[in-house]
Amino acid sequence: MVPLTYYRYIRPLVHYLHRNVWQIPIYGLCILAATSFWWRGQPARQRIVDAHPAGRFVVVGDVHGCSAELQALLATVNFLPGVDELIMVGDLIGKGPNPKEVIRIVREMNGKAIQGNHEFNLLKWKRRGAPLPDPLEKIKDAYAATVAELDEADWEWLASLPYVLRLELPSSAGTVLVVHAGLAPGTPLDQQKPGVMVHIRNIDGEGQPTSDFDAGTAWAKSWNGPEQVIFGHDAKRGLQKESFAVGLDTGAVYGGALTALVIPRNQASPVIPAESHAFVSVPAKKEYAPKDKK
Ligand SMILES: [Mn+2]
Repeated sequence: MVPLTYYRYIRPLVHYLHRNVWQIPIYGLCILAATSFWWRGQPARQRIVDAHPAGRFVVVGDVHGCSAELQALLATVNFLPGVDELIMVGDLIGKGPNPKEVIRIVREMNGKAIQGNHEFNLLKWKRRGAPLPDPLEKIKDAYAATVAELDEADWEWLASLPYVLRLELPSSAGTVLVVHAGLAPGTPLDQQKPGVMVHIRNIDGEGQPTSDFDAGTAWAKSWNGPEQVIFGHDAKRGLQKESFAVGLDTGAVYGGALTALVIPRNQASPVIPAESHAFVSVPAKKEYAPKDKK
């Protein structure tokens, strides 16, 4: 016996489609257009930046709106716009004083950046009103102020940021990946999850990535390459120099320092583990956010 739903729904639908078969390619085109429109809105997962033959890579740690410190750092390394390449490890904004000014400086220098957890969460919050993760509830007011301060061009730029940059070094020095928080060891790059890349701190007892400081060990200690990785996000540990990974977050927004790794032109060997002279730091002018609110 044929179920009633067949007569009620399926048969009329089949008849309808049969009578209007010429419409099917139109539906197809609509679906295709909608999909490509949606896809265009997704941030590129990975972007490649070639070494500028004339200049250096200046890779800057978490700025969090500390525009005065960013200006001071660029002056200290004698940054040459158009010659040197400015690379930001993410968390340009969030918590600190001048988000709009930081974006303005980076864009003026034609800098490249990736999304940190603050860009990631702010974009989600602004786009879909997604609830903020628990620890960020405390800084909701600062987020609301940031949303009010930035204009559409700023948001478009933030939304265009990828999660990973690949710096191509000259000759035999290989490539360096730049990611905000880190990578899950053992997972191919194209299968790394954005949520992990912007939040990871440790590898827990079961070998899973976690943002928890206290579970397991620092991910960078378990990272055995072969890619070298530069990251930020972990102000609690500060400067990290592991065999294949360098952590640059020295807590500028908490009154610490803003740090850059400077990779000179004609870099002929892997940049990590980096020589100490490759790091340049400027002290924060004040404590902009209390330290316990990491
Ligand atoms: Mn972060």
